[in-house]
Amino acid sequence: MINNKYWRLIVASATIAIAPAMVFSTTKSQTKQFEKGDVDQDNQLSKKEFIELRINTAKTRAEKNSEEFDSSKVEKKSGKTFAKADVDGDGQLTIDEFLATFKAK
Ligand SMILES: [Ca+2]
Ligand SMILES: [Ca+2]
Repeated sequence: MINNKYWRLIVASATIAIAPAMVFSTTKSQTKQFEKGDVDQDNQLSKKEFIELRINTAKTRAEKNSEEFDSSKVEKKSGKTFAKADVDGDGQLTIDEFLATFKAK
């Protein structure tokens, strides 16, 4: 018979082992999003590409949850996010600038 203390130890070490993998897969799916949004494949997201990507993502999510979807609202918000994310102000988001938008709130 395995006692409770032993089990707790297994669960704790499993959590520690899984946590970095979860972080990794999130970054991976965000990288995929970036690649999907980069229509002209210059490895940067223009404002238009970024907003379209955000609208598509929000639309898919809204449809899945049968929520109402307001593209002009998403567009306005994404424009602000883009301006904040474009740290060097060249009007394009690199992958690093894009990934940072998920961290900063
Ligand atoms: Ca692009
Ligand atoms: Ca930039």
